[in-house]
Amino acid sequence: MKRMFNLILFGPPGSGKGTQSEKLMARYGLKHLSTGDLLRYEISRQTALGKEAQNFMDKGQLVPDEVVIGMISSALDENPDAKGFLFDGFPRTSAQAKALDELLKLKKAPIAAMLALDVSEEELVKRLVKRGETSGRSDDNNEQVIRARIVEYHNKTAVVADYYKQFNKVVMVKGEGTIDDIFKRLCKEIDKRI
Ligand code: B4P
Repeated sequence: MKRMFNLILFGPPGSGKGTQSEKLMARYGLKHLSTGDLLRYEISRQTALGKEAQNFMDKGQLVPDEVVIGMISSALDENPDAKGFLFDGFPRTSAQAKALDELLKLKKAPIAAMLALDVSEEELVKRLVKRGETSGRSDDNNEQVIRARIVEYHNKTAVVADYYKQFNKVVMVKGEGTIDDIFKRLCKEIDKRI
């Protein structure tokens, strides 16, 4: 059997992770695991986990690590035959990164690379405000909450890249331009490693 191929798509809110993940999973057949999508699904069903998460998400704050790590651990167990995972929006803290390493150690399938989308702050805010006009997402329809998410990113999430840098796994990719151009840049980096 071929070894599992696991990737992290990284970047601040609005950097294009969700958008590019759709295209990447279609091209490479990886199982897409977006903690944002998993949390929104829990909220839509009004589960206990969803209700807890919503309190944090509405303020632009990160959901507690143990909640998100538990969710990812279950998702990994539910997909024993996946040929690889594309992690989108996870890990978002150092504790999540360490937990992911432990989980993947059990599967003998480490992270191959972290692709980090680089986008200016003004472009991020512009994209999210625009998405807020139609998405119905409560964390997108208020510029103050959008800015709070970006602050959370700088305070808690940016360090996750440093964690993977020590293992030489971080690849910076320009995240501005057309969606297709960014997709081509990502594919070029993946094709070198897959
Ligand atoms: P996420 O769902 O991960 O939300 P996001 O970071 O805003 O989205 P994403 O990055 O996927 O959006 P995209 O750029 O594709 O998280 C939401 C919340 O959930 C977090 O704030 C947190 O509270 C919680 N959460 C999630 N994971 C967590 C974790 N691990 N730990 C703790 N809490 C967690 O798209 C943005 C917009 O840009 C779209 O409208 C898109 O059309 C547009 N766009 C994309 N590419 C473009 C381009 N090239 N040009 C122009 N527009 C573009």
